[in-house]
Amino acid sequence: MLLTTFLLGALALLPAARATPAPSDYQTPAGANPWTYVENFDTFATGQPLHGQGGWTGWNVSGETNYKIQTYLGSKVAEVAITTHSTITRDLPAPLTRGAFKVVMGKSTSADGRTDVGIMLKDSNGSGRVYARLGGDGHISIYDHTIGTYRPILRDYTAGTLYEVNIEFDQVLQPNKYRARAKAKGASAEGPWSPWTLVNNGVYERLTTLVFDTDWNGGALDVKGYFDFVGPADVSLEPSPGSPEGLRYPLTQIARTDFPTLPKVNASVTREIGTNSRSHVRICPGVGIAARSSNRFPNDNRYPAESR
Ligand SMILES: [Ca+2]
Repeated sequence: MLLTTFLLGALALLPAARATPAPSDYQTPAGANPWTYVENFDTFATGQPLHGQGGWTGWNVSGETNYKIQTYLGSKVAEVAITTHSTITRDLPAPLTRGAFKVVMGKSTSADGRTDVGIMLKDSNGSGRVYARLGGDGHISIYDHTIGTYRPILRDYTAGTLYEVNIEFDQVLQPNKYRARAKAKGASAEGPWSPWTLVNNGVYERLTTLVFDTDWNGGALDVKGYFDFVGPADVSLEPSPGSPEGLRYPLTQIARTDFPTLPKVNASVTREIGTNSRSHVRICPGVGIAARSSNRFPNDNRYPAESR
């Protein structure tokens, strides 16, 4: 309560000052910025290769021919026959240094030990950074450069089910890191966010390319992967907003050290709250902001006398 009172008072006195949100508070400002990329494949030609439609370009023979537009579980998707390592890519409308996207992925097998279906963002020098996959190990995972392998974000996914994988990255607040969560498509509850995780190779630059990626580790398997997005209201690849103004964060989690250096002025505000209490906020010369809430009942010790 004291911290909340302190922060409320401080922000009321300094409306122009912007505190940097603590990294753990970051939330993508959904809807606060125009979407520049929406892709649900619903206008694409069914049965035709994805290669050549909507700016998508396959890599190697299978990338050009194995990705086809099909209807699956009620929506047009990019379906890929996983027969070898193949990718298909699309340039983003603009390089990204901060943003979020939510993609739908599925696979016809789960713990087959041999095939992966993944989504990746490549940066401007062609290196894959952000990467999430439905792995042959049966888990939905992201690549964690710190541990040098994959970190599960949803264990034991089910074959033939579509999953929404939500990824956020922010080079300003979380340099060279990203985080992700996953849930079954249409599930009401979101999965828990992963920790902020170091991107592949540890060096992050502007993200320019979206990649659907599959891998195959041998064996006679007839495995298919599926890619889609959720819908215009949710589908997003978001350019850098350019400033943290659109971010939302809980007031009570702003660290006191995030406040700017205060001017050497002396000012105070006292506000009556109801008939029994009042709050008092003061800027102290060269010291900081002090806040005090007091209660007119002398035996009520709910509030300390003062805090700085
Ligand atoms: Ca679709």
